[in-house]
Amino acid sequence: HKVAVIVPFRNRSEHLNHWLYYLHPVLMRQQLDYGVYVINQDGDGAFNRAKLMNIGFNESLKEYDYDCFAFSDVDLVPIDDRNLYRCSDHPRHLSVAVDKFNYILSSKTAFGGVSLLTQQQFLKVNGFSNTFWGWGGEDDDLYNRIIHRGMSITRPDAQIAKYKMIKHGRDLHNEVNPENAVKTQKTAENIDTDGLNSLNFTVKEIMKDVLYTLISVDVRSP
Ligand code: UDH
Ligand code: MN
Repeated sequence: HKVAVIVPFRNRSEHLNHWLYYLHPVLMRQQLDYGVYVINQDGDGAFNRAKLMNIGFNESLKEYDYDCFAFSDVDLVPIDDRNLYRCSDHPRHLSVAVDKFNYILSSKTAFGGVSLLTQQQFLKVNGFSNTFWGWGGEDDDLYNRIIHRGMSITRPDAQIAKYKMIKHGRDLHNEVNPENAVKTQKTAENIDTDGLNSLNFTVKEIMKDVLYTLISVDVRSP
């Protein structure tokens, strides 16, 4: 399994240090051939988690022939080694039971937090939408894309897929955007023209650490 772990990031260094400390041993014990890509949004425009994921997909493939992509928030730490960071026949949602939500899945269609898709699966849905600025909706839109393209999702058992979310408040410039919820109703209209095939960004800096590659990007916030 050649897995690229893509982490959307801005101004969460403390979280990143914790995440790296806990995740590397887990991923190593799972015997994966993996690389970690931290995609840092440059500047202080509205945050765009989904676009950073698309960028991570593109940039990681320039380095290695990854066949599986694990899209993970920087604050989610799995607490059970059996929760495998491996792709399967269907897009897979890993962060099923998170302590912050009392270890209860919010809905059957939840797909945020940590999710895995093969290269083929991700290409089939044209990646994430690039147009979800601020907090909310991009994960639901990706779920809609998966269903729209005739796939379904799988999850590990809730007993195994347990996570701790590092405690945090709401970040600056990532406020809830009410337009995002509206947009999740329009996935079918947007999927063909908004995604990997319309991705534009500028790489500002690439920093290779032993533990991860940090790619700073200008996402062209409106
Ligand atoms: N992220 C950053 N920097 C930011 C914003 C987001 O790195 O400024 C990344 C990070 O990987 C984070 C992810 O985007 O884990 C998702 O953002 P989030 O952790 O803020 O989202 P979450 O679903 O909900 O955890 C945020 C609600 C916070 C309310 C807290 C009140 N108790
Ligand atoms: Mn969080």
